[in-house]
Amino acid sequence: MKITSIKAWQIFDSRGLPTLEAEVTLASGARGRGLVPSGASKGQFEALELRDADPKRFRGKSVFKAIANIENQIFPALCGANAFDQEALDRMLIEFDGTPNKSRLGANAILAVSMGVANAAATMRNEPLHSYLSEGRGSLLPIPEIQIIGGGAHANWRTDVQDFLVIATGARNLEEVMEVTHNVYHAAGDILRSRKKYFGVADEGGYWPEFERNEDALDLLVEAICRAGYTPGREASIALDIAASDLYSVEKGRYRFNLENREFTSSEFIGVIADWCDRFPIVSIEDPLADTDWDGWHEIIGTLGSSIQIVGDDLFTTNAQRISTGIEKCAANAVLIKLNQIGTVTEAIEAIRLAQSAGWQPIVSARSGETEDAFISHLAVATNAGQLKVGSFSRSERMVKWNELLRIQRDLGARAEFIGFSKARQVRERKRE
Ligand code: 2PG
Ligand code: MG
Repeated sequence: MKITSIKAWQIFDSRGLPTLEAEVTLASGARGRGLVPSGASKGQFEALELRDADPKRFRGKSVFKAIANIENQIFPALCGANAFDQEALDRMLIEFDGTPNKSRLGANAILAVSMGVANAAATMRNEPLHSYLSEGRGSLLPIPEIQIIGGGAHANWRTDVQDFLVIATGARNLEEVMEVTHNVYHAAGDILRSRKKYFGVADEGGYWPEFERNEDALDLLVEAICRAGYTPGREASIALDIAASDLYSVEKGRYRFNLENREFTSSEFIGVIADWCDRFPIVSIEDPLADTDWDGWHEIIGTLGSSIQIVGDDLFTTNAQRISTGIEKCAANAVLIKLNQIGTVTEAIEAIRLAQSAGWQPIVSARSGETEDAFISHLAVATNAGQLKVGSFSRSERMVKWNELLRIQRDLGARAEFIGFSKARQVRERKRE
């Protein structure tokens, strides 16, 4: 089924910043769109997001060059190509760009087309995207990781730690996950209101953090879980994204909590995290260390890796080469997967497969700057990834992903599978042994 047209235009993300959308049309008239998200706490090894850097327009953030690259370069190269061969098309895009980080055409330009092709082909087949991408083999509903409080780069550095999240570890199905998360999220809001500490929400819909210490947010999470009528560590547990690359000074070799005016060596920082894990029902920690601190990652896996999910986001940037290095160095046991960190659907799926083959947990993730698109909900199910992180339990650019997951569940009917958090971990451990 041949590609006959690719158009692109500038749209705006959940922060009101420019991003781009591409529309791919096939000879049959079937169309598919690709909408590109954008991060705030970006990893230095991510594929390049091409922006115009013209200070007179959209504060330098417009994407007109990327749009021109799609219409004037990518479309002529892909015109007439078979949209059903996603992998071949993505390889063509990678080769046509020719740079290691997609800096010639822009990873945002390439990804918009890659996603648009997948959506157009699924429409053509009259299949939901998850089913098209997996040839009907995707059936595992991912366990959501849902933000309750947002900090770091998403809340003007009001806390150093970026994401304070909950995972409904006791849930037996997606409905229970949604109910537990709904109750904990709103209980946290009630507590903040009663303390006159309710200041709205941060970039991903989690509450704006007004705390004296990072740890105070952990106390609030435990309180909110109890207030919602659950036992911390049983029905609901805590996950963190420390986004530690943002807290690390390469020159000093030190991590810094500005909120508390404290500095730590890598080992001391691991000590702080290990102490939190002793005192709070934490089950997952993302980016506990900086993306250059491989020794620190190896150390934390030795200390906490047998009991805690240790997730590399900025460390791996969805890049198969970096994930392979991580597997060799035994640096983590889980990988965050973000489409726009790498720039094509095929490479994101490869990264997921690589993690799975090592017995690591892949977690499909949104960005802090999102759109109304729910591609990642389908990607998570299509790859049987098992976990999904899209921010909080408010704001439509987040809820659209959770709601889509509920639709996919209906669509799968009796084929839909849900494995609880602990059971999934046991399965992975057996695989690693
Ligand atoms: C992350 C993401 C989402 P950003 O660090 O995991 O929370 O943030 O998109 O800003 O990189
Ligand atoms: Mg992260």
